Amino acid sequence: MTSRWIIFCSIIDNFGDIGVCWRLARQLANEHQRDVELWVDDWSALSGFLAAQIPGINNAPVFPEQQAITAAGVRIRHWHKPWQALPVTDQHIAGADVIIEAFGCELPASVKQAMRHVNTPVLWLNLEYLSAEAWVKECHGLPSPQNLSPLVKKFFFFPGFEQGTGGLLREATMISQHEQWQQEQQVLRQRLLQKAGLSEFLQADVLLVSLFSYDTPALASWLNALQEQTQKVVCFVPEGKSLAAVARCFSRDRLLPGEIARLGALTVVAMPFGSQTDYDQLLSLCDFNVVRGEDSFVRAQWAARPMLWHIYPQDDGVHLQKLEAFERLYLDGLNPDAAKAWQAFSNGWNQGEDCHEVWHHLRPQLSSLQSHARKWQKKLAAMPDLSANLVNFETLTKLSAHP
Ligand code: TRH
Repeated sequence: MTSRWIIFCSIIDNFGDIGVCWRLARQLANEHQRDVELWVDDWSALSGFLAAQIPGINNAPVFPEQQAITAAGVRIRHWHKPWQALPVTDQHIAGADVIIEAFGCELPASVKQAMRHVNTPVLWLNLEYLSAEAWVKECHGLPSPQNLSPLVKKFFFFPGFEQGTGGLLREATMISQHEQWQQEQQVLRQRLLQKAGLSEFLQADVLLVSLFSYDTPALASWLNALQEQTQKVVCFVPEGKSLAAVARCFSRDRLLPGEIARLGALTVVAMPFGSQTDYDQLLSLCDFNVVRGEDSFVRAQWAARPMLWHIYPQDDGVHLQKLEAFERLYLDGLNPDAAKAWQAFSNGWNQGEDCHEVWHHLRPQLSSLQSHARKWQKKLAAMPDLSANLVNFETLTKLSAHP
């Protein structure tokens, strides 16, 4: 019988939490044939996100009045806050085979109460944020005792870059999809330029970059450096925080999707916030990608292109330790000049420094970074992905419950 999985997702900021949960839910339903229900608290943010993923969904009579919707094989339900405790709903959730609390969000108290009375085993997982830090391997899979019922077992589940962690989300066709896009890259890049209204670049030797970051003073200095290049640059900027910052650099109040701004060698194209698949393709076609947070950061690695990671800034500065941990893994095997240039750009950007000079040092290293990005992608892709690891974890815990 298909096992029943429930994912709880609290949308804190931006689209990272829902981006990861949506991807995971779809994969569990479509690749692992799980019966998946996704509970999301911010219904209006969810509706904006899904509108980009599934064109026309906002025209369906589901948002904002209704409380449930089925899309791409996943049942999505509204997590009201405060939780409206209903015994039927609480028992329905508590009796699932697997319950995932994504990114430290907490299950409603009445659901936990209902877990005291379950009569089938429940695997309860605290799915954490991605980190490359060494302790992740030690903490992944550790139990988190709850004493609700002997049938309820809770564990920590940590995504990660190394064997012994929970791995990274990667759809079964992801690598072959990128290979195909890159084989057809000439045609696809021309199509992208044409769609943006930039036919003058069709035959030109042009550097394509994408920018999806947070706001930082480093951004203006990078755009400045791009303007001075001899090679022309087209920078695609999806709607969001970086687009607002880019508009300021061009002394504009805002840039609307479809608009173009030019300065020196640089042409900026404002893009709509599209689907995750459209964005994957953009990452695949660009020569350099600035990405952020968690999900776009992982996607850039599957695209196997040189990239810069703008890590989600935290007040206490711990994000810089996380950045350093990633740099340690990522730079392994890269030639020292390229590694030094990449690290200077990465650190400068993430500390909000002037990145003008460091970009000019990095540019000659782009071809070394390109070969390295491909090796890194292959290394990561040799490991099982997060959804497969979750499904295996379910099987193993079931086996250990019934030796
Ligand atoms: O939106 P983010 O800044 O999310 C962050 C991080 O997850 C961070 O760890 C978390 O603490 C914070 O949110 C609350 O960046 P991220 O993770 O890249 O998520 C963006 C999502 O949007 C991702 O799933 C890709 C998707 N996306 C599209 O669907 N279409 C687009 O056009 C673009 C640019 C992105």
